[in-house]
Amino acid sequence: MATRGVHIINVPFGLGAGTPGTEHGPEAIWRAGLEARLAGLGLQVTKAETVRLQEDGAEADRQDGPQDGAETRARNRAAVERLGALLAPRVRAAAAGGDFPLVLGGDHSIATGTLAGLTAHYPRLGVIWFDAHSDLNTEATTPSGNMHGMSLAAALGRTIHKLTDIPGAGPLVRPERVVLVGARDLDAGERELIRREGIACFSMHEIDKLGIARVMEEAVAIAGRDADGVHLSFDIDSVDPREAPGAGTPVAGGVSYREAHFALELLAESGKVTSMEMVEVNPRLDPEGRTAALAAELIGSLLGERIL
Ligand code: EXY
Ligand code: MN
Ligand code: MN
Ligand code: MN
Repeated sequence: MATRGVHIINVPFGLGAGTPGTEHGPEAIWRAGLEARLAGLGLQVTKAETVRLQEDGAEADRQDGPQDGAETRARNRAAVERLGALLAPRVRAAAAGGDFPLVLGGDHSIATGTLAGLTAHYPRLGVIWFDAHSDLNTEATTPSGNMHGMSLAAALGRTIHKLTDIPGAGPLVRPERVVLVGARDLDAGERELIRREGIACFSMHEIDKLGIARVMEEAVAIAGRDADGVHLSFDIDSVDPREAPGAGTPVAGGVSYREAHFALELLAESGKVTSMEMVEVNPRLDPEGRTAALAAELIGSLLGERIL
């Protein structure tokens, strides 16, 4: 990782998730010692800012329960779209400024805004999607209507609300530069899209079979192929719920903290990763703060933490 400054963007947003609480994720990660960790790495936080919807608007946009009909099976769509429009230019400016953009969520629906800003700076962006899920549902396939399960599909342009609908967005992310790592809970529509689009998917089966080192080596090769940047979208629910209980959509059988830490060290060694977002930390589900602390540690793993 080139020793650049880190530009942190807090995104206290949770209307894309089914369980409230991820709007408190950024503060929980800071409270878990992020600043000291980055300072200990000799990294300079060149800027820290917060992207927040107007409170009144956010509440006004909250709809209860999935809406019927393919067109509107996307809960709180208006809020998610408004958030994306606010977030994208900030992320783009962070990347254009030569800093390392670090986005702290917030639920995973913020990723469409993050990616819109990144592709405006890196038109051939690769994406490593580290997640128990693939977030490749569309309004027609989603079982819940929650938009945090559609954000990667939106970045690929497969949903009604897509990345390129965000003002100032760059081009869509290309499926051949997307790599899923840690998947273990995929819906039928997502499996069909992965097969149809030929998206690389290293599920927990491949991780157990090949080992995390080989998986990360292949992930970097695929996401980095003819790419001008590589983004790591890290969903904390990729880590086993026994170690990261504070995630809103827990799925048993996740990666261990050690595997996640090692995976992010390997990404650091590759020198290819140009941005990161850490999402789905829900402190309401883990008042002790173990999950937020683990998220802060994993950010350090990517940004260059070494034991020696
Ligand atoms: N696939 C399920 C759905 O679309 O509702 C669950 C999605 C969970 C999404 C979290 C952020 O990773
Ligand atoms: Mn996710
Ligand atoms: Mn997930
Ligand atoms: Mn280590």
